[in-house]
Amino acid sequence: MSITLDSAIRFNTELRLEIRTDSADGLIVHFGQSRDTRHQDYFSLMIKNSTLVMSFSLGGPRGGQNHALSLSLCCVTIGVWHTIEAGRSGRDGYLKLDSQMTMGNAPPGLTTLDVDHTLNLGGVEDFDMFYQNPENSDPHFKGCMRNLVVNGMAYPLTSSRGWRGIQIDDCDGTACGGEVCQNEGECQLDENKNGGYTCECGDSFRGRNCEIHSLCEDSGGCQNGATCRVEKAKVQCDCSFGYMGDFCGEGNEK
Ligand SMILES: [Ca+2]
Repeated sequence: MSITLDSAIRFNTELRLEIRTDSADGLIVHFGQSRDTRHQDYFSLMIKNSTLVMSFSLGGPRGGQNHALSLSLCCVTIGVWHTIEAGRSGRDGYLKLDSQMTMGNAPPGLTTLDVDHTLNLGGVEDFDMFYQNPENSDPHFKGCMRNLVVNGMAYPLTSSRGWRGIQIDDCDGTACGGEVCQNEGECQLDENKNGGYTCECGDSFRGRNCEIHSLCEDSGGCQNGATCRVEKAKVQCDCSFGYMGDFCGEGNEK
């Protein structure tokens, strides 16, 4: 799958996404240069033997390490959602995997990432050109991705957004869409349901998208059109105009 970026990534490149992999190896994201094959800038994020690896090169001969940085964090677990943040500003790079973080700098000299504005997600069509990895015969990412943000801009992974089908399961180009079920509800595709999905909510949440706290069911006792919300495990009623009291049961005196 490839996405044409609306964000400028030359000076800063900041990626955030969530993944759930089915394999201990796979290329998550790749930016590269298709025109100039002698001077190869690139930015990549991959899983290698369960380790998350971000690498980028800001120039110099292909394969050279003069202007490159590689950061890694252990470990990515199969079947578990992980939140990844990876990026660079100039030659300063960082990588986050859930609550872990590491940072580093590419050697001085070059500071710009000169790549095509094509974000390859889950694989690159001409893989051999970019990566030599003889022991891994199928290096494409296998699993799910969601909530992709590049330089502060969200790129929803919907089915209309240029699928090329490089082995990314259709978990987030579907009705589930990654952000459908709130409050950590689990989304299940269900053709028989309106909208094509159901949410399996955690203990404390109710509603079609797990958007209602169980304490706020039936308005949580809030009256006269008040909005119910939960604060420190207690119901708070935000009263409509003209009402007051803990449950908004009293009319304001004029
Ligand atoms: Ca460069």
